[in-house]
Amino acid sequence: MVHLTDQEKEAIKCLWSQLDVGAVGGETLGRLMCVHPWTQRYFGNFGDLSCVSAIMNNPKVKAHGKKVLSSFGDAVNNLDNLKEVFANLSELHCDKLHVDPENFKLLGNMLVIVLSLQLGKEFTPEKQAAWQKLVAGVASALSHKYH
Ligand code: HEG
Repeated sequence: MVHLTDQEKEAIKCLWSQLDVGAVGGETLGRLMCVHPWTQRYFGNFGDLSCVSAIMNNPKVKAHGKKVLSSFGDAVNNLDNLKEVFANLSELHCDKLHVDPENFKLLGNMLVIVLSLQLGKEFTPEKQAAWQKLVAGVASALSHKYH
């Protein structure tokens, strides 16, 4: 369980409201597939993933990245009960998609890196700390129903 202070919750919501969910989501999932190529195994029906430019420009990667990051929006709006919010998605990723939950942590770290690239100095240590907790909380909630 992560514990967020009121200040951290505010920092998360404020930053979220500034984000372009499509752009950041696509960049995050694309980089995950480039940096950790074994994550491509789950996306066999996404077409050309043969090199960095193919991955980063792949419309299915962009669309799915947007979907994944939109789902983070549910977390931002329910910071006090992440487990409930992600219960169904946790079951889906475990039972149907068979995604190794370690990948949730990798994706969270990738998101923090993309935020850092996009925001530069504006991504202060305080904001990073808050987001680092959020991505850990989401990864943990998504892993909760694994058995
Ligand atoms: Mg997952 C589907 C959210 C990480 C692989 N993921 C989905 C869907 C959502 C979602 C909302 C659509 C579910 C539906 O259709 O009902 N995913 C989500 C979040 C995170 C995450 C919030 C955050 C850490 N997913 C993730 C990772 C992988 C993965 C790290 C693999 C490395 N997701 C995956 C696959 C699908 C989804 C293979 C099905 C894609 C498809 O064929 O449409």
